[in-house]
Amino acid sequence: MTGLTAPEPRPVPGTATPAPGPRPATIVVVADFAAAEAKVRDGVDSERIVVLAGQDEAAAIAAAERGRAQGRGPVPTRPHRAKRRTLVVIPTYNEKDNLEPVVRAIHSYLDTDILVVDDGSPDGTGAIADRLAAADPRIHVLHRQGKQGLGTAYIAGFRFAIEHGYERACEMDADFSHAPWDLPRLVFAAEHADLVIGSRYVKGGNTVGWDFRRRLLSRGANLYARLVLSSGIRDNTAGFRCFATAALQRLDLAAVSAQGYAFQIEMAFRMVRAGFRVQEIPIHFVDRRVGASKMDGKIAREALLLVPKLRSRVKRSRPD
Ligand SMILES: Nc1nc2c(ncn2[C@@H]2O[C@H](COP(=O)(O)OP(=O)(O)O)[C@@H](O)[C@H]2O)c(=O)[nH]1
Ligand SMILES: [Mg+2]
Repeated sequence: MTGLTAPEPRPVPGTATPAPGPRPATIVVVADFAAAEAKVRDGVDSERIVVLAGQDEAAAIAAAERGRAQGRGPVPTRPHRAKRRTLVVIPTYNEKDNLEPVVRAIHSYLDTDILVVDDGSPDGTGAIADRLAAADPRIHVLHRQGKQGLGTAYIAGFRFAIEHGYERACEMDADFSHAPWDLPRLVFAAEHADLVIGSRYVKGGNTVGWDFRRRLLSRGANLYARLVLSSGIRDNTAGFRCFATAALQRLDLAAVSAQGYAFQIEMAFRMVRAGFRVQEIPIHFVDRRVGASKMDGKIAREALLLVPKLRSRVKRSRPD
């Protein structure tokens, strides 16, 4: 990889103690999200960027410093407001220790509706989601019976978004691999694209904390998808995304065949083939700290077999 700066370690919530003495001047202040994107492309970690977007500058810097000292990132004085009705879909399977913190973290950065799609998690994640939904009208829950795969969970979430009149539907993991401060970046970039992908494999993006095997698997899957599909997308398996629901509505969601992570490859390819604008913005993906990954050999095999079929199966069309 060239052109990347070394990542700073991301603080762990609840464990960070403020460094003694004056903090180094590591914060970068920008006026809006477009200016933030230019900085991230130049190698600045988004964890260091304060996006004013109408906030008072001194108050915003103080809030961000406080948030960073507490390990919560550059928290704004008030959550950013999306221009359009936005739904963040979070699929969960056994995320009892992550769900409430991740929902709170999201709401500290973006005033948005959230849909939790839980597959009857044996650890009781579904009950936690219900409790959160009862306390906040912005939070919704879809309960499904038994583990049915990430792909079908997202399709259910997209249908919910379409049926309820949301203009944007985002994908985000429950496990803090996707930084909550990057969510507003995705949503604002989606003003100019039908699909925005939070990408590890464009300049300024990377993965932090994965072992060699997992890095190889992700790199290999992406190289394979790139070579076979040549759709121009660099991070095909990324699960941090923002879709225009109008575009989702034009796709044949019933035809989407992937159950597991191949779903991400298939959706991105369908968007490109349908002529929609796809943009990748760099993110730092951090391995989960709490709970277990659901990635397994079956999921990898599905991707291996499905990708070549997509070329013939998904026809080119144009959005009108
Ligand atoms: N509803 C649902 N969620 C799932 C399923 N498999 C994974 N997830 C969730 O999808 C997200 C990504 O999964 P994760 O195990 O973190 O994958 P990894 O980051 O690629 O190792 C997490 O929020 C999981 O809880 C599933 O079968 N159903
Ligand atoms: Mg994960």
